[in-house]
Amino acid sequence: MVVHSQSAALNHCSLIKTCKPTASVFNGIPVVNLRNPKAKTLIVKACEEYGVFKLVNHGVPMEFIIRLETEALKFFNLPQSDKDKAGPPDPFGYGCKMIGSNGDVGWVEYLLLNTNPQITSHKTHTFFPENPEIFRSAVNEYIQAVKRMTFEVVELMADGLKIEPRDALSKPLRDDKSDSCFRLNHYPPCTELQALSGRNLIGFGEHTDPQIISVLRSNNTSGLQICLNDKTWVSVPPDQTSFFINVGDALQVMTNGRLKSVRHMVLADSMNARLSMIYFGGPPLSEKIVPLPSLMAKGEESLYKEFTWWEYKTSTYRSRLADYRLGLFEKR
Ligand code: GA4
Repeated sequence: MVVHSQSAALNHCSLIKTCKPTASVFNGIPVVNLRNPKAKTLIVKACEEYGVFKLVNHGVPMEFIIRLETEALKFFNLPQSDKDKAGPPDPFGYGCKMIGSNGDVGWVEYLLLNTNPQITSHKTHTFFPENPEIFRSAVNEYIQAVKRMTFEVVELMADGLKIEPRDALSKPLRDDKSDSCFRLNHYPPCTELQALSGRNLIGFGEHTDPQIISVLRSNNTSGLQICLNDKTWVSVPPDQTSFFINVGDALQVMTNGRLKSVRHMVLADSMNARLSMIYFGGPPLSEKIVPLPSLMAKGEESLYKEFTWWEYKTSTYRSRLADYRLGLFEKR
C-alpha cells in the first residue's frame, strides 16, 4: 500500500468510508488471567455480556509475537509491485483495500493464509522469494502457540458452560481438517485525511466473524471498536502484550445464542500504523453447526436451522461485510 501519495490513493478509492473518531474509550473490557482458577467463569460471563474479552498471562512467548511482527512489517514495507505478486486473494494471499469479493473496501492491506496444513515454504515463496523459510517458521511457531492457548481457552469455556464432553468446542478446532485461517492486517496511518477533515478512514468495516473463535493480537496502535448491547460503538484501548478473544457466529449457534458474536470494526489511526494478527478458529467444512446437546435445557429448541460449516461459509462469501449473516439461518 503506497502511503506517500495518500490524496491520490484517496481519490482513487473514494469508496472507503470515513468516521469521526468520536467513539468513547471503553475501559470496561473484561480481562481474564488464563492462570486464574476462576478463569472459566470469567470467560463465560465476558462472552455472554460482550462477546469479547482480553486475555492476559496467556503463555504465548513474546519473542514469537515480535518475530512474526518483524517479518510481517518487512513484507508490508516491500514495494507495492512485489506485494502484488502475492495477490490477488482467492481468498488467500495478499489483498490491498478490497475485502472479500462483493465490493467492500477499507484502508487496509493484508495477507490471508490458510492454517491447515501448516504454512509451507512453497506457499510463502511468493511473499519472501529470498527467504521464505524465515517467514514460514515465524508464522508456524506463532500459530502453533496461539492454537495451543486457544484450545485451552475453549476447554475452559466448555467447563464454565458445563458442556460435556469438555472437548466439544476444541475438537473441531484441533481436527486436521479444521477450516481455520490466519490474517495479518496492516493499516497505514491516514495522516492527511485526518488533518483535512478531522475524520479517520475505516480500516476494516463493521462485521462479525463467521468462525467459532477469533484471537487477535495487535501492536499498540488503537483502532479496534466494538458494538455494545445498547448499539453504541466504543473504542478498545490496544494492549500489545495481550490477546483479544471474540466469539464468532458458529459459537453463537453452538451455544444456542447464549454467547454473542460481537460486531466490531477497525479505524485507521491518523499517526501510527496498526498491525494485527488474527487466528480464526473454524471447524471442518463437513461439521454440522448445531447447539451442543449438553447445553440445551429440557424442551429447549434450536434458534437456528441446521447447517454445515461449508453451507455457512459459502453463504458468508456471498455476503457483504456488514451483513447480518446469521439472519438467513434463524428459524422463523
Ligand atoms: C471476516 C472475518 C475474516 O477476516 C474472514 C473475512 C472474509 C475475507 O476477508 O475474505 C470476509 C469476511 C470475513 C466476512 C464476509 C465476507 C468474507 C470478507 C467478506 C466480505 C477471512 C472471514 O472468514 O470472514
